[in-house]
Amino acid sequence: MRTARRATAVVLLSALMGAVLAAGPATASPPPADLGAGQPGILAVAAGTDRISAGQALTAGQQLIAAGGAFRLALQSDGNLVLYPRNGAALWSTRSAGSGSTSLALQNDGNLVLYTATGRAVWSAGTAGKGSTSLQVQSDGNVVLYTSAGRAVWATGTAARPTNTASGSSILPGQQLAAGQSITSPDGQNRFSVQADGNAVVYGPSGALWSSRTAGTGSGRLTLQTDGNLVLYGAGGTAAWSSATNGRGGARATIQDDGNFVLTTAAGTPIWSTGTGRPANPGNSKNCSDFATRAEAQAWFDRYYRYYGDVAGLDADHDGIACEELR
Ligand SMILES: [Ca+2]
Ligand SMILES: [Ca+2]
Repeated sequence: MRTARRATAVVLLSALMGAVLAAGPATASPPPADLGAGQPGILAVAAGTDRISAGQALTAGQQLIAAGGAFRLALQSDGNLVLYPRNGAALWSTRSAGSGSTSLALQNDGNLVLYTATGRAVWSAGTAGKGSTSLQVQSDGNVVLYTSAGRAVWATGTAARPTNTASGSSILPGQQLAAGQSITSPDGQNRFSVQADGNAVVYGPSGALWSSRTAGTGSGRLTLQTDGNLVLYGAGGTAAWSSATNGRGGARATIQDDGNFVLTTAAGTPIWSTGTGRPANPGNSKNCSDFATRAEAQAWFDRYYRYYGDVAGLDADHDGIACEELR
C-alpha cells in the first residue's frame, strides 16, 4: 500500500510540475546542487515507465523499461547506468560503477547528467542546449534523447538489427527474402529461392518444381505481409506476383520436405501452396484409356514419374512420352 501511495504522489507531482513548466518560461539555469528525488525542480520517475521528461530524474535502484519489456535502463546502486536486454549481457553503460552516482537527471537545459549525492557530475550526454525533452528506452533496444518535435539528439546506438530476413524453412509475417536468398526444407532437399532475375522458384532434388514466372522483373524481394499475402516485389517496388491470400490468416510460409511450399494459418491450416508436394504413390491405377487426351496422360505421368517412375505402365517404350496412341 505504501508503495502504491508513493507512486500516486509522484504522478500527481509530475502532473503539477508539468503544468508549472508548461506555464512558465523555459529555463536554462544551472542545475541545483543536489538533484535527489524530491528536490526542487527534479522529480523521481514513476515506476514501470519507458521514459523520463525534462525535469525528471531516475534515482539509484530505479530503471526505465522498454514497452514490451525486452530492454531496461537501470541506475544501479553501484553508481553505474546500464542498458540490459531481457536476457543476456549489458549492451551499454556509463562505466561509472563505484562513482557514487545516485541520480540520472534530464535537465531543463536538455542535458542528461549522472550526479552523485553531493551534486558532482560523473557523466553526461553532452546535450545541453540541444532541446532534449524526453529520454526513451525504446522497444528496439535503443535509448534516445528526443526534442519535443521528435528529433533525436543523442542515442546509445544500441538498436537491435532488424531480424526480418526469413531463415530456416519458413517465412513469417513481416519477414522477407531478398534477391539471392532462399529457405530450405528441414531435410535440405528442397529450396524456395528468390532469384536475382526476379523469379521465385521452388527447387526439388531434381530441379525446378514451380516458379512465379516473373523472370526479368529484376532483383526484388518476397515478403509475407502481415495481411497474410505473399508478395514478390520487383526492382521498382511494384508487385510482380502474389498469392492473393490477404485477409485469410496466412501466418507461415514453409518449404516442406515433400517439396511443397505452403502458406498456413497459425493453426496450421493450409491456405495456399505451389502444389509441388510429393504425391502418394498411386500404383498401377491408370491405363492410357483412362485419359481423354495425350496431354492429360502426360501430365499425370509427369506428376508421379519423378518420384515413383512409370508405376502405371503408360510409357512402354521408355521414351518419356506417355500414351503415344492418344491424340
Ligand atoms: Ca496401367
Ligand atoms: Ca512412350
